[in-house]
Amino acid sequence: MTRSLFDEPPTPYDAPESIAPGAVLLHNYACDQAEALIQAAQQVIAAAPLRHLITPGGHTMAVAMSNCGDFGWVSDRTGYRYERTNPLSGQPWPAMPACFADMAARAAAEAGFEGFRPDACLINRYEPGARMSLHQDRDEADMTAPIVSVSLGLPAVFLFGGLQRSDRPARYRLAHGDVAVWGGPSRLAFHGVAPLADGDHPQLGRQRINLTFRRAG
Ligand code: MD3
Ligand code: FE
Repeated sequence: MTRSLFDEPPTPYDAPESIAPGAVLLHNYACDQAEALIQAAQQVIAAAPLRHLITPGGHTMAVAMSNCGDFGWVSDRTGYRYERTNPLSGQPWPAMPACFADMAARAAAEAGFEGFRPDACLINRYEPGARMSLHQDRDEADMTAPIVSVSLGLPAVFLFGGLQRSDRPARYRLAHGDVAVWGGPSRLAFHGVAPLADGDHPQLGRQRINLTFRRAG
């Protein structure tokens, strides 16, 4: 197809930035789809409202969460796990929007993980001050599959450590439209998010939304 002078040029995205074996940042990769992703996320949240889960230790998480897809990640006093239904409603989680699954599969392939078909998407909502402490993602059944994350709204400082909790984490800025893929030797790296700085994002206002796509079942 030929593009005329009057068509919108596609937003260019930067070359993949490799930060560790199996870990790739695709800055601006989702900028073109951000509006569609936000709309789809809002529909999921309307059907399965965001809420602050309780950790097994009895603390309330600073980040509010929801899920879509065949499985959703949940936490309560008994532990962390994936569930087919929303504990709040007893209903299955909303289906994963096609634009979510497409974005995750294309980004994974771009990072060298062909054939990624996520069956779970965790939606994280950060308000100013909210953080996520260093942890590993180890509740998924398939550790050979990567995790793909899409950042929307206010920028965050992402902390990327090593395979030991005591490894001092490196810091990366994740902005609106940035996508990251974590697999292979980085799949079990410790990671977290520094307290969100206040700001006002043109599309999302005073919040950051992060979508993480997983192969959980
Ligand atoms: C590195 N979320 O939901 S996404 C999480 O920004 C989570 O909301 C953060 O950590 C957020 O579990 C970070 C980026 C991410 C996700 C999974 C990883 C980085 C990862 C798994 C291994 C290593
Ligand atoms: Fe995580």
